[in-house]
Amino acid sequence: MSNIIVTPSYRDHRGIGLIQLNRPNVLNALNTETLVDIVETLESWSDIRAVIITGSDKAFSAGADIKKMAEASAMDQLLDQREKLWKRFSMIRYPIIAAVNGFCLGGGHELAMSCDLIIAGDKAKFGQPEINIGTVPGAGGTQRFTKAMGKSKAMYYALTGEMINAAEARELGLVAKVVPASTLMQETFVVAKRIASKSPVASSLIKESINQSFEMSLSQGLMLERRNFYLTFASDDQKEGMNAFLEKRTPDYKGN
Ligand code: DAK
Repeated sequence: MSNIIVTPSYRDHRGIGLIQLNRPNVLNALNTETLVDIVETLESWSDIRAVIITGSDKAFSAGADIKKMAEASAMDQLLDQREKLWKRFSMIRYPIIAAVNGFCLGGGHELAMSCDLIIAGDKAKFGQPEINIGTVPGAGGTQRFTKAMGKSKAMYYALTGEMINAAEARELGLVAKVVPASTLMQETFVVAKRIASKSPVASSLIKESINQSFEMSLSQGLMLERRNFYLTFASDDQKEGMNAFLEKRTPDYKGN
């Protein structure tokens, strides 16, 4: 059985790629092979405008594969290629949406937080439970968690390992939208379709500017934002968008 199920341009949703984690026996635990499959798939797509990553009704992902990790040495961990894979994931230019039902824990939660936005079913449960198994988050849990919700809450959840329900996750700013669990994919496609109808040039520059806001001072971030604004004027999409507005028609973006 393959680790992921890949559907480019799912059904009639042109330009939207779907990746579904497919390790049901271990609640979609992430081993290195699964990360390789995800990253290589994302890198192989060129005509995609938005991607949805999802799991099953029971679990988006319960984190890194504990069976694989239990006997690993520090050197095994250091030499594993996962670190590079997470970096490659962060270099993907088009928007990636995590559609989360069920458990979204540890490395699974870090994968969801590494996506550009999270849409959650109302039964979803998030958390960094590494403390329960004698270790610590290793793929951004302490960092992205803290940036999303501030120090005190991040400390609370990372130190207790307590799970966060969907409503709390929305209040904390971890997720963009909570929808009924049974309509998660339908609702996520509505959002993905809306994103896919916009200029891919503009959406990749917005993605870059917002993600860089975590790395830069305000003045550096504002400078990057202005440069990206100017850069859109080198694209046909900017001309198309503004002319379509003036001509009172729907724009047809080509992505260049
Ligand atoms: N790994 C392997 N197997 C897992 C798993 C996991 N993370 N989570 C669940 N499973 C397996 C269970 O062992 C069980 O297998 P069988 O016994 O049926 O063979 C099956 O999935 C169903 O699980 P449960 O029977 O436990 O189901 P429940 O509904 O009772 O409980 C649960 C669901 C999600 C609460 C529970 O399974 C659980 O607590 N799972 C572990 C969650 C966890 O601790 N996650 C954090 C793992 S550490 C890094 C990158 C990433 C990471 C670190 C470094 N670098 C780049 C450096 C990430 C680390 C982690 O994520």
